[in-house]
Amino acid sequence: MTDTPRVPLKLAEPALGVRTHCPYCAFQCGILMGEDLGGGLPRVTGDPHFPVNNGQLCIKGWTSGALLGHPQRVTCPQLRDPGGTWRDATWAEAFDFVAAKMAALRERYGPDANGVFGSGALTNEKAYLLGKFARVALGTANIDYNGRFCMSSAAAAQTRAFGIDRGLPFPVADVERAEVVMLVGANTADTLPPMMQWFDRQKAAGGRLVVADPRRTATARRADLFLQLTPGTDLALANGLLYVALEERLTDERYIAERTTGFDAVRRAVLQYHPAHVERLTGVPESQLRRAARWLATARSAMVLSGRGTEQHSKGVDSVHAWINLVLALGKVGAPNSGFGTLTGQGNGQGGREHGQKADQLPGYRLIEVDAHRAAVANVWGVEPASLPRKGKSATELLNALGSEVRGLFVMGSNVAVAAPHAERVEQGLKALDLLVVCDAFHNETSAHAHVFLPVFQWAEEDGTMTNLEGRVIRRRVVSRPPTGPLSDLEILREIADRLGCGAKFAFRDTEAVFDELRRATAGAPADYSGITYAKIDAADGVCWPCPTEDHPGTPLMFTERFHHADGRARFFAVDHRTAGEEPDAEFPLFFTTGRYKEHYNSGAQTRQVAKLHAAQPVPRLEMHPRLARRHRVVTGSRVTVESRRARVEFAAEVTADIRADTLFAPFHWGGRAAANLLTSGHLDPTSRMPEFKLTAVRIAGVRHGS
Ligand SMILES: Nc1nc2c(c(=O)[nH]1)N[C@H]1C(S)=C(S)[C@@H](COP(=O)(O)OP(=O)(O)OC[C@H]3O[C@@H](n4cnc5c(=O)[nH]c(N)nc54)[C@H](O)[C@@H]3O)O[C@H]1N2
Ligand SMILES: Nc1nc2c(c(=O)[nH]1)N[C@H]1C(S)=C(S)[C@@H](COP(=O)(O)OP(=O)(O)OC[C@H]3O[C@@H](n4cnc5c(=O)[nH]c(N)nc54)[C@H](O)[C@@H]3O)O[C@H]1N2
Ligand code: SF4
Ligand SMILES: [Mo]
Repeated sequence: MTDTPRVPLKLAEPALGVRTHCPYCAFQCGILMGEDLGGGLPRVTGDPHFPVNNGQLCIKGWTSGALLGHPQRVTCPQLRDPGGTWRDATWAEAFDFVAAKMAALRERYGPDANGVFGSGALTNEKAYLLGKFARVALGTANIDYNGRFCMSSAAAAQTRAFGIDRGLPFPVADVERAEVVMLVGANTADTLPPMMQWFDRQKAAGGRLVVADPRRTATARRADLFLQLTPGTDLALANGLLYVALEERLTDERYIAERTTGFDAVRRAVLQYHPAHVERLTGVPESQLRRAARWLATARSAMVLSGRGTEQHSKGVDSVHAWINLVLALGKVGAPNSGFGTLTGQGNGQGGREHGQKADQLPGYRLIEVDAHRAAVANVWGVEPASLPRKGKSATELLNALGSEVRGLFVMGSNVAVAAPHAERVEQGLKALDLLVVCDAFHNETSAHAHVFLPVFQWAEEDGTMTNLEGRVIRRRVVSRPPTGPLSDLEILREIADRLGCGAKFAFRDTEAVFDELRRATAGAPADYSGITYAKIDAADGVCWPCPTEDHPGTPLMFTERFHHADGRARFFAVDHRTAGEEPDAEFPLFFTTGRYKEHYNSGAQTRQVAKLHAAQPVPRLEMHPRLARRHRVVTGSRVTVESRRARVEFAAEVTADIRADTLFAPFHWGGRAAANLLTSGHLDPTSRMPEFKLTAVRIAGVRHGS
């Protein structure tokens, strides 16, 4: 232990009618939190002046206040007794225990035996400090986070194509003025509901919406053209659209020559994607393919927006490349109200992937294997560059190593037992650990295997910054006084680091001081936050990175003049359709795909606790086409057992003509025996290491009637 002075992190006073942001998704809707209107909970309303949601919220946002005073909230640190039951502990006892265990594991097995699992739910300050904690206090290479399950395929493709990865390189408001918008594998009506106002305005202005999804979702129902593709065939679809554009001479040859490189290989590759062939691969009729291609290619402004449906595949990166190739070839990236964008998912899914909680990354989107990047960050941290670990294991690989190479795991902001693929293997790994520490406000399926539970403040009780899906850095503000007991994540990191002998590097006066160090650590980096200050964020409705100096206004719109490669040009990548990690066959003849309900968030750890949301969606349902249902004598409400190569799960059936007849769908918001991820496979994209959440080969192994 060092004798670093124990200055408690300064907490701002809660205030009334404060502008802050919803705790959940990347839309980061502006909310106003006001005085308790009864029931002991703060009132939450949409902020009419925040220009992204314009006062609208979804049902998760409206009910988010319920989490704050929730009876199930944990307020005292807990240690697991040898008998397996939890007992309350003091913070000093919990910190001493965690630090001693981590030090012992490091001593016995080496520094990489301690793993860290972070989250896109964490503020920029937390994500930054967690990365520093792993590399400096623990000295481990093994830190990764749940954004690997979320944004990694789009991030890899955008970085390779554009030289930088910002989900939307333009403001959400540009959607309104786009003549054609194509949504691929995104169900925004359920996953970003207030986004629909922008599509409504776009359509009112005469624009067209195209949606590609294996299910006729609430979003697809709003489309002018719906392409009900076979799961796992986005790449073939995008190549087919480019084929049509080339055949009909609708590509922008001047833009291709002036602003890009690599098109010749793409031109050759897409020659194999005649629409008749693409129809066989994707199930999308040639006439629809041609119509979509003409709409996109002849519009003055057009954008393609991708979601997890395109990206969560073992060919996720190549699929995103195929969409980027199309939009580049049409000369639409960096053109007004046009471009390619990916819809970031988690609240801080954007900032969370920039500040060093990813196995191969350092703050500012620097790379841990690049010497100049190591030196820049080591300098800010006051450590030797050589002392920084190298690249560690990606999320799924880290979870696969639990109990073998990785003996201790520190989890901040993820419920891996529900959210990771091949859940049974994850559970075995968690059980085999010598030390599992979970920092959370609630117990969940992951903490069920923990040795230590450290209760934390929730969003409305702490300050910090989040970066929304447009790259806009905004402020989360203190609105509500935390109960006695929990601590902030930042303070937890500091206390453990202190006991590991480097408290001085984690002793910050307040959250803003952490942000100021983050700014220095990102100066000159791709995701440059150095010119962003809390005061500047307050003065506007946020500041978009890159923002290299304090007098720089930020960058809402990117790529108008140049891309972020040294030569200023975007890169094409020739990509070919390939089969998934497992495709349906005689034994497992159906596709199984997964996704979300409007009422629940991710692993459901938070939303299953909210009475209104639970009442609206109490259980997962298996969507099944009437033709398939008839063959198996299934009606809505029948109990259907779905089997993959890994497990069997029984769901209640929902018979609906909105899904393809060869595909089953279930949400992944539940754990235990109802976990969709018991079925999913461990196949990963070779570049992004993204799991194949959207395609599993399954069969129907049994049907029961009644409950
Ligand atoms: N209500 C709610 N909102 C959320 C979240 C939540 O859990 N609940 N989570 C947030 C997060 S972290 C994220 S990442 C986003 C995710 O937002 P989305 O990407 O919109 O969500 P998903 O439901 O995972 O997947 C979208 C669609 O992909 C389709 N799909 C499946 N397979 C394929 C395929 O092979 N190709 C194509 N083109 N489509 C396919 C599914 O049918 C589904 O409708 O939502 C964010 N917002
Ligand atoms: N089959 C299938 N699986 C999927 C997906 C899919 O589409 N299909 N989607 C994947 C995607 S896109 C994602 S993003 C993941 C998400 O899945 P998870 O990684 O499990 O994320 P959440 O359910 O949001 O869990 C977050 C946990 O963090 C806690 N938390 C929230 N904020 C904080 C904080 O500030 N500090 C601390 N200490 N804790 C906090 C919450 O209480 C909750 O327990 O799931 C992935 N898994
Ligand atoms: S759309 Fe996202 S940010 Fe907005 S209220 Fe719903 S969950 Fe919150
Ligand atoms: Mo996500």
